[in-house]
Amino acid sequence: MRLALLADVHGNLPAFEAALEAARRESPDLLVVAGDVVNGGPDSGACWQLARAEAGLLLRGNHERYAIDLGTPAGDPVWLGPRFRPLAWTVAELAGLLDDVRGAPIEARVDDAVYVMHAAPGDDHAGVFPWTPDDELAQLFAGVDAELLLRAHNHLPFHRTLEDGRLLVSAGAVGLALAGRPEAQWALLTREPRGWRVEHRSTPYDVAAALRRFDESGYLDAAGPVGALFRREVATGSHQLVPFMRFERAWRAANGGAVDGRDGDAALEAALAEFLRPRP
Ligand SMILES: [Mn+2]
Repeated sequence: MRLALLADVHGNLPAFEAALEAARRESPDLLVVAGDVVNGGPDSGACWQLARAEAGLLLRGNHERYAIDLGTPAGDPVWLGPRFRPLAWTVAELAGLLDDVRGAPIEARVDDAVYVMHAAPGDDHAGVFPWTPDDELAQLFAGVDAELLLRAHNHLPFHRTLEDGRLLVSAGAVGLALAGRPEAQWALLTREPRGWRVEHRSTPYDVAAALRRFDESGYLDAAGPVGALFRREVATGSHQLVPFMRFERAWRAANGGAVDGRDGDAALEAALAEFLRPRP
């Protein structure tokens, strides 16, 4: 039994195509795409359609949930703020596909031995890291009777054995790698006589082509400052959004809330310019 685990594509089509090609070369019995196919990069529609065509099992993650929520008439108005403009682009990209997205499961059993989810059972947003305490892991994955637990979500490839012997594999990100190298990360799981072999793969792809999609699709104009940060994450393979949000909070607090009397996009843009300003 051999499984390919791909997730966190985030609308990056060149990265997804490269990871799929590399995964197919391994002739997996099942190719799993474990959510967050959409949002972040410009090509959410094409990525979802490709995932639907190529995956034997396709889950949705928290970013699909955001798109479903904004795409629903009674959706939360928080999504209409300036920092969620990339999501509005994503929802437009998913025109005609949202019912299919909504119908995807958030977790699934592959067989007696293997259970797959985006983040954790019943929770598409739970963070799991190499340093998460054992008792927290035991609680998060309680009640899942499987020897192999597959998840993604944190864009950080690692695996560890829980205290009860279950193997937890967290895949890196196909489209928004954050470990310092702009490559497409995914995982290959092979059942061997002594247990599961885990290989975290990092596949080079045409990053310049991905960046051209940001520049030439109209995405950057539509998605605003937060879209520019997604582009920088693709370009560098490193964290930009989370550090920016921390920076922006501190900067706004130091400037008495609004920035130079501005709010909305203007304040976001001012904060972003300051965040990106080269420092000696
Ligand atoms: Mn996620």
